[in-house]
Amino acid sequence: MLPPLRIRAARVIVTSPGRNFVTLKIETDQGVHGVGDATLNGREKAVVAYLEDHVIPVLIGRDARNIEDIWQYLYRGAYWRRGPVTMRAIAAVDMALWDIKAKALGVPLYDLLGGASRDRVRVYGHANGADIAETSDEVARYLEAGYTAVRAQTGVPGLAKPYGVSKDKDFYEPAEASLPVETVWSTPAYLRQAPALFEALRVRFGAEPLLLHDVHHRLTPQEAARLGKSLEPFDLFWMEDPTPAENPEAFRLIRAHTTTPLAVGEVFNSIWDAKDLIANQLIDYLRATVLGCGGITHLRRIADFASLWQVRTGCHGATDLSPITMACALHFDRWVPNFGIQEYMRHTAETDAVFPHAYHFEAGALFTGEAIGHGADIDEALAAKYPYEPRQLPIARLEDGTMWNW
Ligand code: KDG
Ligand code: MG
Repeated sequence: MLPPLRIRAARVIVTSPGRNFVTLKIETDQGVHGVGDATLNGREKAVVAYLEDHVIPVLIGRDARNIEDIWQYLYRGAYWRRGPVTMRAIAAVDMALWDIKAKALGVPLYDLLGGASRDRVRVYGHANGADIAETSDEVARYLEAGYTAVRAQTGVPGLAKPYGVSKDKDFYEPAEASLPVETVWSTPAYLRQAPALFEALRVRFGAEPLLLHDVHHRLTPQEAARLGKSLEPFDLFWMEDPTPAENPEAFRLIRAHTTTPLAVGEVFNSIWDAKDLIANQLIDYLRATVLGCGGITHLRRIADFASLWQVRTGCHGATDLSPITMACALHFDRWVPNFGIQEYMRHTAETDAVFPHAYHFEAGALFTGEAIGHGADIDEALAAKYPYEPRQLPIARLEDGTMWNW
């Protein structure tokens, strides 16, 4: 039997090696420590306060082996359930506890979750360009680098900053200023451009590469239905976040008009956000993450529920999720029976140095490595060299100034 692992200390580390990350480190009496990611892009300090003021004090002295009980304690015990701040704080604790337990047992995390269902995790990369030709060249670059699945986003004539397009092709980072940058959005211009992009990509690259696209909540259900229909000839792997999913009923209209597969859920924080979309078969892929949805303990529950309706996973993996989340996601992906695909936006060399990790990329896939625990950690001395920088995500307005969904 594993002896008790009493939590001796826990602390929050904020670092900004190019972008902000919030990390929770939990130490036990037995000398085993674990780390979890608590980053909430543009709202980092809210999670820091939640952890420091309300979570860490109740963790001290608890037995880190009891991951489920601690999860329930933090979820039910707060009385105020769910929400991105609460669920990211719980996720950070949960990641650290799974890390500790797997290390204490001397096994990689996927082993503790139920073992490997696959030896590698297929990922999709992000290609973007100012126009269709540039995006197409970027897709070519990803395919040459071994990717078999690529998300493609392109500039829209007349729009200065559409979603997903950046000057720095490798390290897209939308939270670029201390106050939100204002961008302008035109749905008609976008609806003309998106099908033209995918037509050009299929002409150039043929049927084989998996192509994905993120609408980033910009359309109404009817517009999304139209787009899904117009993309059908180009056989997308998925169309992501076509409309905000606060009202799951909205997806009935989209579903009624198109067979383009739908992926939703990067902003979800619990099973309750996803339940109706899944049980009514309104989506095909779930973008919920370890970080956003209360950690491995809760994401595992959501994935099992989704499997009943053959909904597969497609974990969010943007750069605002630290390498600790990526490590946990990869162990989860390696185990989860209804795996679909994993998003992979590469971190900068500075971020990778602050968060040493066991996973690596090869031939279009990420490999967990065989390190014990989840295999990621934080170099605290290096982290201290990158102090917090206030940054917020942009906002979007329609051309007449009306506030829209970024
Ligand atoms: O912080 C916001 C990003 O995580 C988000 O814009 C990225 O939509 C995204 C994606 O699909 O990676
Ligand atoms: Mg997205």
